[in-house]
Amino acid sequence: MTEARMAEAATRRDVVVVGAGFGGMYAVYKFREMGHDVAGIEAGGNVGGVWYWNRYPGARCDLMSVDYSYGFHEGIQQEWTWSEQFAAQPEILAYANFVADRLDLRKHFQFETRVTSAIWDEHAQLWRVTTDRGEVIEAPFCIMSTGPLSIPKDPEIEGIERFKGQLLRAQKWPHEPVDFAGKRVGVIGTGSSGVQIIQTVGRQAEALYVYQRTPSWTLPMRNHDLTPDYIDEMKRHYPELRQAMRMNPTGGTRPVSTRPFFSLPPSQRRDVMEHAWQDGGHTFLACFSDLLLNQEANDQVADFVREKIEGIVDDPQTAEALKPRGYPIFARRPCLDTEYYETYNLPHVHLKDCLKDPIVEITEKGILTESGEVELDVLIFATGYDALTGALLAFDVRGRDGRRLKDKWKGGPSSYLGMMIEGFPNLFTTCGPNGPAALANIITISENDVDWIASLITHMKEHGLTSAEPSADAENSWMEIVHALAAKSLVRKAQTWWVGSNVKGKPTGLTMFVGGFNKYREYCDAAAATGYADLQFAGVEKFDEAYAHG
Ligand code: N01
Repeated sequence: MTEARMAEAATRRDVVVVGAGFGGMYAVYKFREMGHDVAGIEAGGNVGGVWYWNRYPGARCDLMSVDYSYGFHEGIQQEWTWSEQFAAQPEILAYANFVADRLDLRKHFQFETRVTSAIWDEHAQLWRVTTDRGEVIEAPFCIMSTGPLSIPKDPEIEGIERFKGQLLRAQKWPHEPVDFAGKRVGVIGTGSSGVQIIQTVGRQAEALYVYQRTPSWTLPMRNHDLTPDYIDEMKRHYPELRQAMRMNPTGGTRPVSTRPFFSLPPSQRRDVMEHAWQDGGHTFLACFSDLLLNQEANDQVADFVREKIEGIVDDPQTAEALKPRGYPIFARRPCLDTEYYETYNLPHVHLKDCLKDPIVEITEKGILTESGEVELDVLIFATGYDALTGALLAFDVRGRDGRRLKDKWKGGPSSYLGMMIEGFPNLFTTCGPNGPAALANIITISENDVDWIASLITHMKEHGLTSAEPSADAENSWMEIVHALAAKSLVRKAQTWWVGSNVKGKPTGLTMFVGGFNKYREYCDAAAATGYADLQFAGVEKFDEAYAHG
């Protein structure tokens, strides 16, 4: 279709929001409440984002429920009651649906629809978004709430299509229950998804074979039901809790220590670690200030956790294979588990160490490693995502002068505050690849980002401005901050999705903001306080024409 024909056939809106996860849901609500005509587009059949797709057995959030929930709406906070300290996927999905009902959000979304392109029209000062249903939506503003973890990645192993048993993917789990009783099950992948699947399916299957390449660090979750007293207390103090979350490096309520590891004598350090281990959750991450900055401190904490693994796993060879080595603890996303290591004490659970005995191929019957074939009825991939940039590069995004995002980001993502991209006016990302996306609470970040974008759009409206984009200097300055912090962090030392090394051919490097959510928010606030001095604006005279609905 020519541009003129597309324009003729297009539906006109004020804002397009791509994604109905927690970022997209809040964006739709916020812009609607501001009086804008909003179109939401979502590939899944309903709201919930990653929680809509990830229905695998044992799926659970490893952030506390009090943290992993919206703070922008007092009614929702008071009406919704969490049942557990760490909520399971069905409860989180129920929460997303509750919010969608309570705020009447679903009517703004078109589900089971994928965006195929988003193209900026400089003359008309708007985005033209096309979908796989053949529609074209035009809007001055386009918000990509596509999520850092939404493009599943299969393992790069020969023969996947040959397997005749049941093949399941953690990231696209079937909606109907899967019965593992009497089945021989194989799992490839031991990241957060794999750990949760293994500890759950290991207790249901006749035999479980875990194909582990890189062992993960995993800590006890020690989940429990929330008591009525705790819930009352939480509901009474939500305003203070939300304020504390905004001031916290993780965007959560758990305080983070300012005490460096070596500021304590050895016996006290051990006591602190033991207490953190017994307390469970992410206490460990918060009990010293320099675990991701000081290699020596990191090594000592890693030794402590390796000792714990040895103490739990009966078979010394299996225990040895489960101990992560060669990369800093917490430089790969730490997992929280419930008797994960204990699972390997079950006689029918077998650890296959792919570092010593690599997978050769997937066969019709199962998995062939160098030492032989294991026959399987079910094979599960828990092999992660093309994270951070995958969803944004999955369709054609073209900015000013037809510049493609794929080309701009061929050496890795760069943006301003992880929210705006030079050369791509009025395009916004929430939880973008140069913000604190994977390192802090994604709901806290989403609220921050949507609020920031909303304030900017209000500013533009008040000043009759049709488009905004960061200057090249502003984007470069932000990326210098990101890179300088990354250079000091031990996170860059592990091969993970955090640095892009899990996807063949993807540019690698730590491009996330590792300075903590609180610092990130301060940068965002400071940028707004200057009257958006880092941005270049366009338009005035054609404002009413370009931005007709708001
Ligand atoms: O993915 P991952 P995930 N042969 O990339 C292995 C969030 N999350 O879905 O490291 C053998 O971490 C790969 O091995 P290696 C959370 O942020 C949160 O588990 O490449 N193995 C690795 O072990 C998390 O970080 C929650 O050597 C192969 C695994 O697959 C993020 O999602 C729950 C392989 C992938 O691990 C992603 O976690 C779940 C091969 N050919 C997820 N290819 C909670 O809140 C890949 N692997 C609790």
